[in-house]
Amino acid sequence: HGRDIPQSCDVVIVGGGVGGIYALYQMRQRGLSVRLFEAGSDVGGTWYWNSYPGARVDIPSYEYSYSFDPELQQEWRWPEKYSAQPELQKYFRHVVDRYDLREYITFDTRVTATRFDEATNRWHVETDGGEKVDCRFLILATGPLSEPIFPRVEGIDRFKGVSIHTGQWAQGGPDVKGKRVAVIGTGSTGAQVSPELAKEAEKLYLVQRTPAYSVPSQNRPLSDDEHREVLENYDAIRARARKNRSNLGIDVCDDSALDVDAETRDRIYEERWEMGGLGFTAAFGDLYTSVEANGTAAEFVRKKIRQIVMDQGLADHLMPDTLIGAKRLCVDNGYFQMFNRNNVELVDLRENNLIEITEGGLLMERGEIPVDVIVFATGFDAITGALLKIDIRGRDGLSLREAWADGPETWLGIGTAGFPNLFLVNGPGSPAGLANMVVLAEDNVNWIADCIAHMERAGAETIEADKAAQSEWAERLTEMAEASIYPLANSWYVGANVPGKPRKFVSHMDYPEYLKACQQSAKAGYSGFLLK
Ligand code: NA7
Repeated sequence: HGRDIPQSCDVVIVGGGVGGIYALYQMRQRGLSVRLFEAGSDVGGTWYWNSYPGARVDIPSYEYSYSFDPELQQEWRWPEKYSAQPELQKYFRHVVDRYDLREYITFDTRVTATRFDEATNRWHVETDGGEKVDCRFLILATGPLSEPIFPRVEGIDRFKGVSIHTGQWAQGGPDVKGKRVAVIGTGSTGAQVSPELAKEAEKLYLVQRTPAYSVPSQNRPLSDDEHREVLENYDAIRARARKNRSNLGIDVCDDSALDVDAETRDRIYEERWEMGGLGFTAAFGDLYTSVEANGTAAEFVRKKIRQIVMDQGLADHLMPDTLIGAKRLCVDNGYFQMFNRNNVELVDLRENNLIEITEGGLLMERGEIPVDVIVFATGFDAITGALLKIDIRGRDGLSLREAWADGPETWLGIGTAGFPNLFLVNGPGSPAGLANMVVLAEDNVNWIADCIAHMERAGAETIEADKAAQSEWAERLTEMAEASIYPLANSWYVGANVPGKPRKFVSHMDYPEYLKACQQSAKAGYSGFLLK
C-alpha cells in the first residue's frame, strides 16, 4: 500500500475474483471509498485458486470476459477458444492493473466476521489479519464455487504423501512426474485435471463415484481471422448471448428431440459434438424438461464413450446412467481418450469402496492402492459455502447461518431480509452457476452501483430486501426448477454433494427473465426492497 489505509470507508468488498474486481472498479468510478479483502495472494478468485493442470474455462473466452469497457474488449487477445487458467489469471491481473485497482486490495486476508450496527447503520468487518474496518455498504463477492469440500473418510489426515484439493492448487500443486497419483472425483474438474496428470504420472488411478457425461470442448487456438471477426462483431455477440437463458452465445434449437426420427437426431447430436462445448445440450428444446428427450442425448454420449474407450469392459464402468446435464455437463479435452493409456486405471467405488485413507494410499474393499499423491477433485460447498463461512450478523444480531438454515433466500439474488446494505454478487437466487458469471457479475454490480446512487439522491440510509418479495422469488425459483430436470440429479446445484445440506435448487434458470426482474425493481424505485 502506497497510502494510508482507511479503517472506515463507504464500501467493503469481500473477494477479489470476477465479481469483486468489477465491483471495485465500479465503486471507484462512482467516487466511493472502498477496501477489498482477498484470501488469495493475487486476484482472480476461481482463476487464482484453481491453477491445477488442465484448468480451463468451459465458455468461449471472448464471452467469458468483461464487456464494460469496449477498449478493454478490443485490446485483449485470447489465445484459445477456451483459454487456460494462466491466461484467465493474466487477464484479471491486467484488468486490475489497467484501472489502478490493486492499491485498494488487501491480499492473504479473509473476512471472518461482520456485524451490522443499527445505531450507526454501518457494517463492522473483521479479518483474520486482526483488522477492523467499518463501512456503509458490504458487497459479498465470495464466489459460488470457492469453498472446497473433502470426502468424509477416515484417515484423511494420516496420509504421508502429498494431498491437495484442486481448488487449493495455488497453495502449491505437486509435481507428479513419475509418481503414483489418485484423483478422486469425476466432475468438470476431475475430467480436466486427470488427462493432464496422466501425461506426467507413472500411474493414475481415477476414483469414480458416479460416471460423468462429458462432451469435447473441441478447443483450438483462436486464429487472427477469428479474433478479428470477434472484435468486429463484439456488440452483436454480447447481445445475442443476452437473449440466451444462460447468457451463452450458443445456438438453441426449440424443437423437441422426440419429434424427429432417430437418424436425424443422431446427425444433429453429431454436429453438436463436433462443434464442442455446452451447446451440445441445446441441440433440442426439451432436453432440460423431458426425461425421455434427455435420454436420447444421454444415449448418444454413451455410444460415443463406447467408441472412444477401446476396452469395452472399462467402457461399461464409465457408462453414465443419470440424466445428462442435470448435473453440470463436463466439457473435456480428452477425458475418455485418457482411459486408453496403459498408465490409467479406473477405480469404481460402486464395486470397490474406499474404506479409509492410510499413510501410504487408499485402502479399498479389495485391498490397498499405494499412491504418492492424492488429488481431491471433489468439488465445493457451492453457492452458500463461502458466504456462511463468514459469521455475518444483521439486524437484531440475526446470523445469516440461522436465517438460511433451510436454504438461502434472497430477493433478486442481491439482497436478503434482515441484512441491510448487504449486497451479493453472483449470489444464491441469481443465475450464478448456470450462466456466464462474468457478465452476471457486471449486471449485479451495475445494479448495486445504481442502487447506491439512488439511495444518495433519495437520502436513504438503508436498503433491505422485503421478506414477502423474497418468498415470492423463492417460489418462482422452485417453480422453474420443478419444470426442469435439474432437481432430479444429486449435484451441487441442489446441495446434494454436501452431507446434511438442505436440498434445494436456488439458482435462477432464465437470464433474460432474471435481468428484467432486476431492471423492473430498479425502475420502480427498488421495489421488493425497503428503503429507510
Ligand atoms: P463437482 O461437479 O461437484 O464434482 C465433484 C466430483 O467429486 C464428483 O464426481 C463427485 O462424485 C466426486 N465426489 C465428491 N465427494 C466424493 C466422495 N466423498 N467420494 C468420492 N467422490 C466424491 O465439482 P467440480 O470441481 O468437478 O466442478 C464444480 C464446477 O466447477 C462445475 O460444475 C463447473 O461449473 C465448474 P458424485 O458425482 O457426486 O458421485
